[in-house]
Amino acid sequence: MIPYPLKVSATNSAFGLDKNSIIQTSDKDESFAELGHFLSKKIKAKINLDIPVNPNKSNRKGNVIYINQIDSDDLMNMEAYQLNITNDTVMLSASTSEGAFRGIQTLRQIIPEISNDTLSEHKMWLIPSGKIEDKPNFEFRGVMLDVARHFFSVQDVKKFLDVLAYYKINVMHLHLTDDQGWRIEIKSWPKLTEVGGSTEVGGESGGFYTQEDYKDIVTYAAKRYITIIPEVDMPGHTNAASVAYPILNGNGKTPKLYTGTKVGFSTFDTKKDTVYSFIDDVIREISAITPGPYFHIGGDESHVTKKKDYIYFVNKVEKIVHKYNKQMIGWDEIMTADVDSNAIAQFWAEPKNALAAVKNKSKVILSPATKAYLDMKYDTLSKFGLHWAAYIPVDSAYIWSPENFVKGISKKDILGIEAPLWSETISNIDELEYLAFPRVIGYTELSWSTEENRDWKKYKIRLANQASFLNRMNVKFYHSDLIDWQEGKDVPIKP
Ligand code: TNX
Repeated sequence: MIPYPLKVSATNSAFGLDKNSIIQTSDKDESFAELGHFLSKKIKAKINLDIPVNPNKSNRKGNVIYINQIDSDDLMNMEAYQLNITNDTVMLSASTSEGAFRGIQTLRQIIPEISNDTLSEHKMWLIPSGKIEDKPNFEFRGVMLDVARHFFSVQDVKKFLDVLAYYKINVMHLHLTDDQGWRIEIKSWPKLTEVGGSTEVGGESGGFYTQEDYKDIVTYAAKRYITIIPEVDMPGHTNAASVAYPILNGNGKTPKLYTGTKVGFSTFDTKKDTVYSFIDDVIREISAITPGPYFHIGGDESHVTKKKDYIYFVNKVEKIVHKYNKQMIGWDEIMTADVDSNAIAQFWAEPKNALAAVKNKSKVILSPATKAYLDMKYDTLSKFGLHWAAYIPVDSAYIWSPENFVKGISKKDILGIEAPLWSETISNIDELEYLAFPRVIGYTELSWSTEENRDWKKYKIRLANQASFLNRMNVKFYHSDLIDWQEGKDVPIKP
């Protein structure tokens, strides 16, 4: 199981899942029936069994998987769940559908993996009996995808979300704008996408999400209990917007479409009213189609914005974010401005900015580039990726402690972890998966599991057993030779 649950106790017996088994869901909450169908579909995909959900009484013959809504003190956390597995019953209990969804992922993982060669002869799948009590160590467990440097289709994003949901990721941050591209339709400023979305790094044709596309992603993610966070990066990283509307530009040059990979050369004009009415329109339109509580304003690497202009800018934009009832997130540099304590700092580079956040009583999201950047190469042989922060092999990505990473920042200050995938060097889903997998799987354990439950030696065995799932999902993961991948084999499950 990855991420490893809080408490696991085995009782040395097993539940037999076979063609007579059924799923029975709580009738107290309508969304539980939908979860039952989700589980049934995943069982079908994994072992080719049809398990009915809430069948008529006369059709009940076999063992039952219950998905049960209960209110109990043990299940106070929104994402908490318990699994009680006996010979004839799997009892999954949660107080919310979100908790039940997380528990379903654990259950999916403990159905034994049978290789395709022997699948058709297989009659019964033995799920080890025992009890699992589980809840997350951090409430925010995220991944960022940069769709600005290279554009990724709705279909690519959905495939990524499907795999991430299996490992209990609950946030996807979309980096929607940068110097090389503007990727989200803004109806009141149509040239942003017509012009600003027309290219990408390397000069290919780029692309963008219509608002309907974006809503489609948001809905798909919500069905997997994943919150989408939109980012519009500003006042730097804004060349594409300024090409579309030169009135926004503040770097004194005539902006041209940019397909290189340098950073830090662009800025909005922080003194013009038009810039703020533009930002108001952008935040209003995006917030209206974003049910999640957050809006990310970027704020990184504004190297050609004067310090006092940067501070003035961030403070003005913060008010606009609040006007549309969103909580502001920014890269750690925003803590050099005078922001509200509900602003969240995403620590990537400067510990002193992260410490300023704590002083400001703001929460911190940990994305240290040396440990959590999915776009760093694994080693010198990596086909894709950058290495300005570090080489990050699979072990190094896992072996660090979020709770102790920055001196002066403790667990109570940390909202969670996010692993950003910048896309300067990747342009399709296979390349995305090469950088993201398997490292992202380790970040799910670093953010969900407690420090006592994290151990590289044990983790790498559990990771090796993920190969069958990743292959079934057609994920082109990086076959790090630090891992003894168990591919195409029957994998007996030990809890
Ligand atoms: C730094 S991380 C950036 C990005 C780049 C990335 C490449 C951050 C807030 N800014 O603009 O894409 O490095 O690793």
